[in-house]
Order: sequence, then structure tokens, then C-alpha cells
Amino acid sequence: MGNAMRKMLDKVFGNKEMRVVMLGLDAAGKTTILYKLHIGEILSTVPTIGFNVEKVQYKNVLFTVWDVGGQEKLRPLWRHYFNNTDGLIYVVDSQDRERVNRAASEFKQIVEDPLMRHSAILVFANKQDLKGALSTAEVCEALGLSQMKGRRWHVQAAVAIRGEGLYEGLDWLSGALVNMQRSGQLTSVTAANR
Ligand SMILES: Nc1nc2c(ncn2[C@@H]2O[C@H](COP(=O)(O)OP(=O)(O)OP(=O)(O)O)[C@@H](O)[C@H]2O)c(=O)[nH]1
Ligand SMILES: [Mg+2]
Repeated sequence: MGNAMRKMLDKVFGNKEMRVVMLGLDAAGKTTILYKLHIGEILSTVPTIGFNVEKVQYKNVLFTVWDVGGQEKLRPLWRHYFNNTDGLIYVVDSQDRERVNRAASEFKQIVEDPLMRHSAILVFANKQDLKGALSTAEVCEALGLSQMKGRRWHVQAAVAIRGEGLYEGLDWLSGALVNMQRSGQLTSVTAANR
């Protein structure tokens, strides 16, 4: 199909392409989520050095998901992925109580970055299968989401290894982004317009 034709059909049927960056501390479960969404299977993961990128079609939205390694030495590189991003998926290991403050301070830096100021924010409170995991309300509190003004956000309970909660999260994200764009709100900022 020609490009022009596809663009016209996309307009009529409301198909959208969105760029999403998925971040979170190392071992939070980002790569597990990406592969579960992309191929529906769990491959055993190794810590990501650099990034993985895959396209994930969900309903009318084609998400390009960038999954960036979360180890401490890699975190300064995160901001290089912010340009032109419509949505942030932030993954928290809900059982890792020791590092939840660290997860929160990294989160704050991302959402306060000028390039991320319009992005919709989906938080996966992952690893809900593990004993002692923080609840979604506790994750919400730890990240200070309720105090955030003028942002669209949602916390979704998830068990990435079983695929639980992942499509519910994408459902919220696609709805939020489509609504924002329909009402004329910007979702992404490019470096040129920072
Ligand atoms: N019990 C449990 N384990 C999980 C879950 N999700 C991921 N894991 C495990 O957590 C470990 C880390 O998962 P990854 O997906 O590699 O983590 P990551 O966020 O990509 O880590 P980096 O690439 O280092 O940033 C793996 O052993 C996963 O199998 C979950 O929902 N429950
Ligand atoms: Mg990874």
C-alpha cells in the first residue's frame, strides 16, 4: 500500500504511531515486559547494556517501545532517549523496598526533564507475585504521583513473567495518548522545541 493511502486510512480509522520509552532501575522487569508484549513469550533475560527496541501493535496504536538498560552506570544515558517521546513507561520492582527511594528519585528526574514535560506516564508496579511487594497505592505514594500537577499518569499492578497487567497498562496508555492528541494537547517535545 502506498504511503499516502496508508496515511489517509490511518486518519479515517484513527491509527496512531506513538513513541514510548521504558525506564526503571536494573532488574525491574523492563526487558521481560517488552518481550512478553512483542512475542507473547518470556525469554530469559540478561541485564540490558544499551537498549532494545520493538514495535508493539495494540488496538489502534502502534507503539515503538525503547527499553533502556537501568544499571546505575547506564542511567546518565537515559535522557538521550527522551527526544520526541509521547509516553513514559516506568517499571518498578515492587518487592525491592530498599531501592524504592532510588527508583523515585530517578523517576522525578525523568518527568521533570523539559523533553518529557508532556508525556503520559504509565507506571508498572511489577513483581506483584512476590511476597512483601508494595501495593499500587504504596508505589504511587513513593513516587509522589498524587502531587504531580497537570500530568496524565496511571499505576498498573503487573506480573511481567506471567503477562498479567501488561495489556491493561497499554490500554490506559493508548487511551490517554489518543485523548490528549484529540483534544489538541501535545504529547511529545522535540529537542528543537525544548
Ligand atoms: N517474580 C518475578 N520476577 C520477575 C518479574 N518480572 C521480571 N522478573 C525477573 O526479574 C529479573 C530482571 O528482569 P529484566 O526484565 O531483565 O529486568 P530489566 O528491567 O530489563 O533490567 P536491566 O536490563 O538491567 O535494566 C529477571 O530474572 C526476570 O525474570 C515478575 O513479575 N515477577
Ligand atoms: Mg533489560
